[in-house]
Amino acid sequence: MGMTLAEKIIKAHLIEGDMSVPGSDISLKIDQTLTQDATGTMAYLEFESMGVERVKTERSVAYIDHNTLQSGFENADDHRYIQSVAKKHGIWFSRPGNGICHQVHLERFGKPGKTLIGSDSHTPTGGGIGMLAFGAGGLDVAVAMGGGAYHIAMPKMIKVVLTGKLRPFVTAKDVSLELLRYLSVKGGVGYIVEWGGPGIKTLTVPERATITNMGTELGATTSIFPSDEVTRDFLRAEGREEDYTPLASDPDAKYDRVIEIDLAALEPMIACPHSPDNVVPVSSLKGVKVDQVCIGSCTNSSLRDMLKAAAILKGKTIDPSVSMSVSPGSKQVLSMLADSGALTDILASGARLLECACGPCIGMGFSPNSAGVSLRTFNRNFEGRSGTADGKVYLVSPETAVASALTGYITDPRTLGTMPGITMPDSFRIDDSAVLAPASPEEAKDLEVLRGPNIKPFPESRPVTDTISAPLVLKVGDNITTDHIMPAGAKILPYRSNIPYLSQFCFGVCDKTFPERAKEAGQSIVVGGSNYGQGSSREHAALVPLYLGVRCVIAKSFARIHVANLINAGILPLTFEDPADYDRIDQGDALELTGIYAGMENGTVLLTDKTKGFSVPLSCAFTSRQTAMLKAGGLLPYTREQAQG
Ligand code: MIC
Ligand code: SF4
Repeated sequence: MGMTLAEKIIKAHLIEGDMSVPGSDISLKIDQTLTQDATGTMAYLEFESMGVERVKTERSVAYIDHNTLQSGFENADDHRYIQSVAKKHGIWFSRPGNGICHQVHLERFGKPGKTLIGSDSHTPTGGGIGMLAFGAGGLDVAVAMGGGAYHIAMPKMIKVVLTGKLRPFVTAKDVSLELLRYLSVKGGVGYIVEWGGPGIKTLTVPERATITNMGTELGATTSIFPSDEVTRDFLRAEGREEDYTPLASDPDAKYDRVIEIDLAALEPMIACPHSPDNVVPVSSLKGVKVDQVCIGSCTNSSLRDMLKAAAILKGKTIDPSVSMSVSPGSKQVLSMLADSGALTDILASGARLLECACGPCIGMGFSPNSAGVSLRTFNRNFEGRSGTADGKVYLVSPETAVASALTGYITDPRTLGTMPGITMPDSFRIDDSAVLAPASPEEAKDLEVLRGPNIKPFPESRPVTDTISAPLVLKVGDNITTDHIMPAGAKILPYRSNIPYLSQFCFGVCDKTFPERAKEAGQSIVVGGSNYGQGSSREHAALVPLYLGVRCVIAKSFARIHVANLINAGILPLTFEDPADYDRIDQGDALELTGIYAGMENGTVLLTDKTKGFSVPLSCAFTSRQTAMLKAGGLLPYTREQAQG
C-alpha cells in the first residue's frame, strides 16, 4: 500500500515504534532544531545540565524574536546568555532584529524531507516547504540537540484536497480560517494534516507556510505540503536550489479522513474573540468599528503579504481613528520592501513600522486601547493575550486588515474594487550577516557562557508517588490555553528564566488568587475541561505549576504539546473515564488518587473525593517511557538515569 508524505518522512527518521498503530509511541531522529528566546533560555539551561559539549543535529538555530523590548536588563542578559551558549555548543545564532524564527527558518534553513523540532508551537510553518516540523517543549528540544530522539504518538492522517484557485482578495489565511471553522481548535488533535490536490500548485511557499502555521490552531501534530516545482522556485529565489528534493505522497496512500476545499468558493473570513475557530465571513461583520490593525506575525509577514498590503495602501491614508502597525517577518522582507519602494507606501498611509519580531502578537507592545477592537493578521486571539485584558482581537488576512484600516470598520476587501497586482522578485536579497556561526570545537573549549542575575534555577521535580492526597485548588473549563495558565506579554515575558517570579502570574487570567492558594496547600491538583493546555509550547505552563506544588492535572482531554510538557516536568496528567464526572467535583474538595503505579500499568487510577465521599475511575494511558519519566520525576532526571545506565 502507498504511503502518505508524512509517513515517508517518519519512516526515514524512525528510531523506534510501530508506525502502523496510530496513537502508539514512536521516536524520531531530528535533523534540525530551532529555539526562540522566550522558551530558549530555559531550553539551553536544560541542555547545559545534560553535559553535552556540542549539538548533534545537522543544524540548530537560536533565534531572538519574542523578548526584544528590553525594558530592563533581563532580556538583554538573556540574549547574551543565548548568544554565548549557542556559540559554545555549535548552535547558529540569529540576532535580534533578524526576524521571526519561523519566517527566517523558512527562508534560510528549512529543507524538504527533513525533520525539525522547535520550542515554539508554530514550528510546523516549515511544513510549507515540505519539512516534517513539530512544536515541542524546550526540554524535548534540548534532548534532540543532544542527539536524543523525539517521541510522539503516531498520528492519524487527514488529507485536505484543494481544487480551484483563490479569487482576488481571498487568501491562504482564509483557507486556514475556513478549516478552523469546520474542524474547531480540537479537530486536528492526533492528526497530521497533509495538503494536496490540484489547487496547491496555485499556492506559493509563503502561502503554504501561512496554512501550515495555522494548523497549530487546529491542535494538529503538524501540517505539511508536498515539495514540488513551487518549492523549487522558492528555494532558487533564496539561492539554495541545491536544498530542493521533490516529495509527494503515493497516489494510493490511505488517509483516515479526507476534506475537500474548493479554493474558488471561499470568501474572506474572520475569527472573532476569543478563539481562532470562532470564524464567520468578514461580510457578516460589516460596520463593526475598528480601533487597531496589526499586520505581521509568523502567519502573515512574508514579502508577498507585505507587498500586497503596500499595494492596497499605495496613495491612500488609513482612517484617522485607526492605529495600524506593520511588522515585517524578517530583515530580508524589510530590506526588500525598502528597496522596492513599497515601504514608503506603507509609511505614507499612516501605518507605524515595528521591528521584525513577534511584537504585538505576544503582547510585546502595541496593546489595543481599553475594550478596543483589534484586527490582526496573526494566529491567536486568546483572551488577554494582546496585553489589554478587555481587548477584542479578530484574526484576518492582510487584505481584510488593510481594507478595514482604510475605512475604520470591518470591511470585506472585495468591496475595494480591483486587487492591485504585485511583482514578486525572481530572487530574494540574501544577507546572512545577522546569523552568527558557532565557534569551532577547539575555540569553544575556552568560551565562557554569560549569565545574568535574572537566571534562577529551574524547579526541582519530584517522582510521582503511588498515592497523592491534595486539595483541588483550581477547576477551569474547556479549551484552557497556555496563555491562561502562564500568561505572556511585555510585563511578564522578561522573566521566562525566573520561575519563582513568574509564579505570581500563574492562571492570572482565570483566578488571580491561585498562586497564593496553591502555595498554601503545599501540594495540589488542578482540574480542567477538554483540550486543556491548547496553544503554545511554553513549558513554563508546566514548570510554574510544578513550582507551585501542582502534582496532578485531571482533564477531559489534553492538547498534545502541553501534556508532553506536564510529563516532562513530572506532573501526572489524568483524564476522566466518564467526562460527566467533571461536574461532580468542585474547587476546594479534598481529593485522593490511589493505585497510581498499578494504574500506570493497567490504565485506571482511582480518584476519591473525600469531601463528598465518592470515587470515580480516571484513565491513565502512558507509554512505558512516560511511566518511567513520571516515576523518575520528569525528563531531565529520566535522561540522567538513562545516561548512567
Ligand atoms: C505563542 O505564540 O504563544 C508563542 C509565544 O510563540 C509560544 C511560545 C512561548 O510561549 O514562548 C508558542 O507558540 O509556542
Ligand atoms: Fe511569535 Fe506570534 Fe508566531 Fe508566537 S505566534 S512565534 S508570538 S509571531
